Amino acid sequence: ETNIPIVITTWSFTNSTVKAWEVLNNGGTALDAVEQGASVCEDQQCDGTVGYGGSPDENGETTLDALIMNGRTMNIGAVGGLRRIKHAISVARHVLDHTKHSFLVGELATQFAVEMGFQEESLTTSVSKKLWMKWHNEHHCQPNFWLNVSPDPTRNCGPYQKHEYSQHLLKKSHLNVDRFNHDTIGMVAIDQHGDIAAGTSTNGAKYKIPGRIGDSPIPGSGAYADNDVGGAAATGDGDVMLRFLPSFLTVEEMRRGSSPTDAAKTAVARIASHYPDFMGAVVALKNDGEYGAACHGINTFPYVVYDKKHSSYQIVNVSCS
Ligand code: SD4
Repeated sequence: ETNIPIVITTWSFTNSTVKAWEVLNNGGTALDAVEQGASVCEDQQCDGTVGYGGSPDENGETTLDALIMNGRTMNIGAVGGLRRIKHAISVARHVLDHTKHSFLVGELATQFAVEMGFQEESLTTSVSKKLWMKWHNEHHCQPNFWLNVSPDPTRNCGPYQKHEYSQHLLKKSHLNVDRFNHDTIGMVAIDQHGDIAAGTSTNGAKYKIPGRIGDSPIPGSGAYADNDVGGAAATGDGDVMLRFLPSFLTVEEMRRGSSPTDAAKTAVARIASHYPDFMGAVVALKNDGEYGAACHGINTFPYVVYDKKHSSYQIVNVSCS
């Protein structure tokens, strides 16, 4: 007996998973399940790392990255650095459904969203403002956007000092401290017709240099789906992960016969062999309903599954390498 339909979600984002399951259980498509599921996290600001009011960049602004992929048509929609629009994954869905393009970025992605009827609103909240203020007080080379003053004139703020965040990224210890800076929602779903979709939504990395895009909106990196095989989604240190296309590799390993767990392990191990200090995880779902995950750089990684065999969601805790 099959466990399809099924949805799996990175981290413990249960509300999103329940929403996606309701869509699937009502006969909805995998694409709708992923979009509506991730939208819940965008509304609820899951962990402060999805949606508005989290991860302010160097200028204090929150911008969003999202991807949705249709595993039947091998078509995607993605947005990067989306400004002033709350539902990034729905904008990505509009790119998928209503354009010949795949990926729109920045202010011009916002323009597209507005033309499609999305409401423009500030993504800054008192929480993201406070986060930014605290960080700013420790990094005096940043212009103070909120107080409308220039960088501290007593310091010599050259281009490298200005972007202290990227300097910090070079230090291992900083990555260790900042582990849970990164909790993107990634989802993979199979609907009653056997169609597979995958997607992600995130506000990226805290204090990023404006313009920085992580792994999440990049097809094959943040997520990937192919009806012939299955799907995968990733989360973690996006600056490193996007160099390895871990979601694509996971799907390709399953295509060659690996189990979802082994496929995800291969993708994670590939990154770890070059960057032993990276933090990240991959969830994988095969088109027969088998699922698994692998992770690196933290003790355990939780993900959520909701399938036809169970009457509720299950949280699975994976021990990481
Ligand atoms: C990023 N990968 O922008 C995102 C953050 C996150 O899991 O967790 N991703 O780097």
